[in-house]
Amino acid sequence: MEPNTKTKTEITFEDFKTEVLSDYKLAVTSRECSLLGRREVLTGKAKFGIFGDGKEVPQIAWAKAFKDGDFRSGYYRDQTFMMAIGELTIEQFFAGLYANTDLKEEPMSAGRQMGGHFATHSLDKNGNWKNLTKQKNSSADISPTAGQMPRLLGLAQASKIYRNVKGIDTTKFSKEGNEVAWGTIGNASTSEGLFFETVNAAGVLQVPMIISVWDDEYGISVHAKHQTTKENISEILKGFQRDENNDGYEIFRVNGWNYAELIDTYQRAAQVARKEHVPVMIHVQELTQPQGHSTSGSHERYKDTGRLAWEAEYDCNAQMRQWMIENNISTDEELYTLEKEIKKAVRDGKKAAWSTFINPLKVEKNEAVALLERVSNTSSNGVFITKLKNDLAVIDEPLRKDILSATRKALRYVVSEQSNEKVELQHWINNYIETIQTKYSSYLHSQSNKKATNQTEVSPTYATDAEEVDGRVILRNNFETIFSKYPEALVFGEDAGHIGDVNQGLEGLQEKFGELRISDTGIREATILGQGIGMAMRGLRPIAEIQYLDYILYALQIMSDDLATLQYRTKGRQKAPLIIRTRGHRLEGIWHSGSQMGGVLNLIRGIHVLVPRNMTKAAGFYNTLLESDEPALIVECLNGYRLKEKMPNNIGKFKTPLGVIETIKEGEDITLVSYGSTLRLVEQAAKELQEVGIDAEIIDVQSLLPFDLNHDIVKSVSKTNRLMVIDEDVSGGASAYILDEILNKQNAYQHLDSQPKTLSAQPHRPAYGTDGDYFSKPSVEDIFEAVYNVMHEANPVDFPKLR
Ligand SMILES: Cc1ncc(C[n+]2csc(CCOP(=O)(O)OP(=O)(O)O)c2C)c(N)n1
Ligand SMILES: [Mg+2]
Repeated sequence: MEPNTKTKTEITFEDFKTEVLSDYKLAVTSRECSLLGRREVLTGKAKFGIFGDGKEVPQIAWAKAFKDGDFRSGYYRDQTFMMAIGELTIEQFFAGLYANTDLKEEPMSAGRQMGGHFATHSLDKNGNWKNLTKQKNSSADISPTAGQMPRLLGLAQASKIYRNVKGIDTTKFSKEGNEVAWGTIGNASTSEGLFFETVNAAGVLQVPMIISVWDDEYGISVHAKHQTTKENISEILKGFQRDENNDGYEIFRVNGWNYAELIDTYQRAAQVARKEHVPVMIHVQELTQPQGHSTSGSHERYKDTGRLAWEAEYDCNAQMRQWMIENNISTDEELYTLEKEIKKAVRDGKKAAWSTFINPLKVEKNEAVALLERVSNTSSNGVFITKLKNDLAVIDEPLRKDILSATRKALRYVVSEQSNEKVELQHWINNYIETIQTKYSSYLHSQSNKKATNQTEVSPTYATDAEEVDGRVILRNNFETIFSKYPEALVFGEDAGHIGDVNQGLEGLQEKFGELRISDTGIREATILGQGIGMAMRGLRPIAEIQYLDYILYALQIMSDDLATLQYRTKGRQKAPLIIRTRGHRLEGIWHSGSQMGGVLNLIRGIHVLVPRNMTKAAGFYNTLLESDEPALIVECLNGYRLKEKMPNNIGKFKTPLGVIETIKEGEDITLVSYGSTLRLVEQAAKELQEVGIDAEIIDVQSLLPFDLNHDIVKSVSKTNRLMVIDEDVSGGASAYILDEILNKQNAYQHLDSQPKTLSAQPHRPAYGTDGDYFSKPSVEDIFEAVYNVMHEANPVDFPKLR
């Protein structure tokens, strides 16, 4: 279905006719998919549908300008484009609707994303990069509107880095930075902050990014008058237009039903962006939504008859058809015949996709029915099992839920019986769950041999006369080694460039490695993250710096929705091994507390979360991560940059392992678990506890996600029989997570002689100043008394009541 990429200026009228006819064929094929797709939802074969009808023709024009190596970052309307670049067949379109879990049939996400969320494969089945310059690439879509924008910025910036930074092996990623990153967004979604943040950042960075706005005047039912000032996005963005004196954008406006103008516009846009690395905006106006927004509602509810009549007339496929007839490219009869053929082809494709989806399920169902039959024949509860079997047998189009529900219920009827059939049923259910569960749960993290947890520890080593230096010097020297060793590594953030970050961890590195690799950014955390995601998706090794942990909230949505889900939502076919660097812990004040780990932990499963207690540990984590292929967040201790640490003599080489705890003080009476800056308070409290005869063991978690993979904490608890988790976050936050890991995953409850405790902060945000901190977060005295009270409860004679 790939269109001929020659333009009409180079070809004969006959060739031109053929190309236009093939484009029209694609437009109608895509439309038929949308129409039949909606029917599949309404008849219950699929759960939800959101389609690209009304946006076909501009996407065909776009595909002609899209070259190998280019990237798309778009949204759910782009099915025609995906078909046009040869990355979506009719069968695959329907496989997506049905949620087929086989990646071969449903290459977008193996059924994990609802239909209309597109992706290509950047990785082979072993997690290795494919040659991205030899294929047309689509980054995997996400549903939150405008969420595709930050990543788009990074995809575009990668071309700039590849064009201008020397020494990087570009073989699989770039041809002299000639790749364009193409974004699409609906008109209403341009109201989102992420859109404006991205537009501004790309104008500043001057990157080859082309944003198409598909403007159909609506966002579900809400008209442009509620969405956009002057109801016109390109009108209000006019100030971004470049001129002789200032860099900026090229802005185009074109009607979405005008095939010839669309082709011309997209060619011109591509030329500017590809050659000059100038961002471009194409405002595609007068688009329609023939079936309304999605299968969840009908647009007749909110569009008046005038609008509906206009939409029928200006439907881009209808306009293209009329234009073809007027220009003698085809006749009404010819097109009618073609349209009939297409209808049949789409129907056949849909049927084939359904058979491919349902047949394996039928086989699984038949297996279960046969087994239930055997179990019922040998059980005294046979009648009940027969009922379950019969109810399953009559389901013509079974789902796995039906199959498992019936078999698992049947098992309850034979729980106290002894038979081979019962054992067979048990095994069958266990095997079935084991095989099927991975279809829904694999690839939250990399499964390649470069995954972070495969990296082994290399300890820092020290000369006998090792110097004691400020912690930040160790970090800085380590970064210097990193940027020398990995030409594809780069760091960017607020104040990260010229002054080498607010704590001087990057001091002097911009002079050495240049402004492209060590760079300042605007104050715009979400797009800093997006730069990182996009560049990591194109083979670079970005370190995105978020100045303080509190401000990560601005980027948290993108981390959560995009970065954390990337491996999962592509079933391991895309990755963004981005390192997010920030600093926090034990700060003071409502917006400078650096403590909100629980929120972070719960929202970014899929990204590793590392909390080194000093800068040597932090440097070791950077070294580990650069050897791996996974994203991670590293929270450095803000109050640790000026604390003295011994300078290792293997800078750049030592590696802190993920998911490994460290026991920093051994003890017999109670296990104290904490992380980050709070550990220093715990250590002080432990010294004071020792003076009253309480011998505490202290464990530094170091790595919250993944958590203590060797289950070493339970070994400590089995010795001390008491446990306290100390955390500066609110109760129910990181401490609750840690306690759950230790009690439930490591089964520490078996070893406890006292109630397991958490000691956390007040539920409000921390107040400012030393006393604000003292009365908001656990203090040394709080820790002392909490531990003492545990001992008092166990042994009131030796530890009488304190207060
Ligand atoms: C952040 C976010 N808010 C709300 C939604 C629900 N939603 C899905 S599509 C949509 C309207 C989008 O309209 P527009 O951007 O014009 O795109 P169109 O569907 O019209 O092509 C809304 C509100 C969402 N997916 N994400
Ligand atoms: Mg819209």
